[in-house]
Amino acid sequence: MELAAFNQLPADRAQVAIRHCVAIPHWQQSLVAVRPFANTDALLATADALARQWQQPELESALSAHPRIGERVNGADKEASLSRGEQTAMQQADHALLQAMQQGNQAYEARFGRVFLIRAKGRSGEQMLAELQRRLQNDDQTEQQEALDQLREITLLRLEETIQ
Ligand code: 2AL
Repeated sequence: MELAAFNQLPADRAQVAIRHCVAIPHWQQSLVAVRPFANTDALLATADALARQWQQPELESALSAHPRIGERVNGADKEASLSRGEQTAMQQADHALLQAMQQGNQAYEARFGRVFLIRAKGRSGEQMLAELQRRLQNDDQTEQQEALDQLREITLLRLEETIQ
């Protein structure tokens, strides 16, 4: 969608246009409320500033829309197709890598009580596995911040693709 069109939509429809970026309704509403944006840099800067306010509740809310790394994303909805695109590297993963990722995901969920989240776009499967293993050593606070940073990166990439 063109930025000019996004600027002009009624608020409810503008929110629908960006809701696949992240499952945090108040972030969607806040971004829509500060329209119009002069250019996409201004849009992304505001989106980034709003996303830097996220804490634990936002992380929990958003994770519902993010399938595990390496898991087949079957859905026909927009989030599922975005995830498939972001995780293309895992489609070339061999059995050993998929198995290691699955074990890592289980260890992460047992340790932190939520799904391992990472910006997949631009990373190979090996890089994501290495990050998973590194982050397993984090304390709770450090890991929450890393996960929130990754969520913000995924959200901004999705927004960049949504509005030009
Ligand atoms: C994802 C996803 O679906 N896209 C992405 O960049 N990361 N999932 C995840 N668990 O990190």
